[in-house]
Amino acid sequence: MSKRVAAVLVTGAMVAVLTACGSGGGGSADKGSGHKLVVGFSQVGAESGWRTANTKSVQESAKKAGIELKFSDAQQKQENQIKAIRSFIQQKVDVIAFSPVVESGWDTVLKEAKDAHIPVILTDRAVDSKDESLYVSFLGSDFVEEGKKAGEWLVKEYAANSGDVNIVQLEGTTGSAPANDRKSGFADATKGEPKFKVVASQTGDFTRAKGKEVMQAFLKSQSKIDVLYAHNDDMALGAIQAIEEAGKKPGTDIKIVSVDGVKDAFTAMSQGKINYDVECNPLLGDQLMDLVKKVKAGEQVPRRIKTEEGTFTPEQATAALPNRQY
Ligand code: GZL
Repeated sequence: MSKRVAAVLVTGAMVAVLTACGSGGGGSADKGSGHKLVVGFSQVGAESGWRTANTKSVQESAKKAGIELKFSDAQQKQENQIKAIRSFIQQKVDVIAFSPVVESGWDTVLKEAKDAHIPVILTDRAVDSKDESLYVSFLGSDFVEEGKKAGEWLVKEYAANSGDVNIVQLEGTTGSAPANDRKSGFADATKGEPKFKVVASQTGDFTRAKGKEVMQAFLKSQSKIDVLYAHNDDMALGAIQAIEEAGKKPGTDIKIVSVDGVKDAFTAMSQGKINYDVECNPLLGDQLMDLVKKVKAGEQVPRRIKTEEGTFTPEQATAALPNRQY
């Protein structure tokens, strides 16, 4: 065989091999085509320590996974998230992922993503859409369970008490899944005990500043407050400032049960200022990027992936504090 013919055959074979490797057999855009997966991520905002940790997790995991992340901070406004999703559609990203600031009002823009054949993954919070074809998976906590855990602790904590237990509640962002579900879970867990009376309940929008402001109002309007149930640690930490400025001892005069389990709350627990904390895990980045790759590879993914999380007493929080990642 002439050298020239042999050279052509070898080249041909090499091209065939490269193409085969390139296609990867999975037909995934990220295999061999040299196309780097691009994810459009619309984040709620930067309202709390939990959110900061969640953002860091998503950004670090994207980098580790070799995925290009187009990140948008909605400053807790739904219209900003809708704008960001539309922009991701125009940019023809491979996957859209977002944490919906509120549960309702997403069908139109999610239909636009569906019509553009861009899969959507919900992370952290859920939407109340009835059309399940509008997203491929929801990765995040069970907020009803979190509210139940907080209520179950209260029932045990006051098992020996017969008198009324006056509770004030700092709710999360109005209309958000965590606020709705943590409220209902807590109510479910305490409904069998008439001594528990929620004497005031108002949104603190998941922020320290608003949590402090609303707790100041509660302290003025309520003659007797036994317990604060805060839907997140940042509102609890703001409320602690208000309680101390009113000359009362948080954790003693007013017991506090909260949700998230961020480092600053663990510090407050070690100081006896928060009595129980239900963890809500913000470190969703690795699971999200794994889902992105599977979705793009055309693999089946679970519709619902619940995150693992625990609960903390002050002793447990104090022990966990030195190694707490967020
Ligand atoms: C819960 C998350 C909530 C946190 C808050 O998964 O959506 O939003 O509990 C955060 O700290 O602001």
